[in-house]
Amino acid sequence: MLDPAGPAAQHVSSLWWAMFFGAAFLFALVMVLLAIATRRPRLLAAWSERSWLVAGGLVLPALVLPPLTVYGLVIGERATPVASADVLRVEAVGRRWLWEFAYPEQAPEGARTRTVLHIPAGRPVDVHIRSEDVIHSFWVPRLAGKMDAIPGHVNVLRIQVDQPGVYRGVCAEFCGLEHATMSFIVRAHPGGDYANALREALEGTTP
Ligand SMILES: [Cu+2]
Repeated sequence: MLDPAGPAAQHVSSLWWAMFFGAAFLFALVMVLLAIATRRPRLLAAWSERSWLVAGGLVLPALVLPPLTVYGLVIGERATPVASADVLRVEAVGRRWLWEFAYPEQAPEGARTRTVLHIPAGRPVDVHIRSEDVIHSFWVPRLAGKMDAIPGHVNVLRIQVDQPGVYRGVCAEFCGLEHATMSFIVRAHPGGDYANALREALEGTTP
């Protein structure tokens, strides 16, 4: 998650670091106050109880929380898939306990790959996620945030990979005894090789 491999994951990572430094700053501030309180209590007594409550309980949160909230909202908005002509559509179906992937734009109905999702590098991909039984969650930490796989409902997650390679994914919602083994792989092929690679992967899977 902290080693992002695409634009969506980059946003998540930036938000994580912003939250981390925000929290680290507050933690350091509280520790400094604690140290002063134990060593030089008179320094702090100069402020009335009321001033401490107003400064620490109102002013400080008002300075810290709104910027983090706004930043989180902006990042969330950017992670939302917007219509674009270049987007490739794939389908991810979760069920206890494996992921299957279909390619409605590239392959005939029913052709699916198991536990390996093939995508082209350098191109946005909308993953249409659903479940055939309980709630699962589709998560490729280096590519994007998590998205729930819900029975009877399709959620769409935009992913994009900058470089060809192999990216590990997991089910991020406890879904039963073998939840921990419900992992998968995203294989990103160079754009020009994608059609061939997918055809090879699908060979023999068409019913
Ligand atoms: Cu699951």
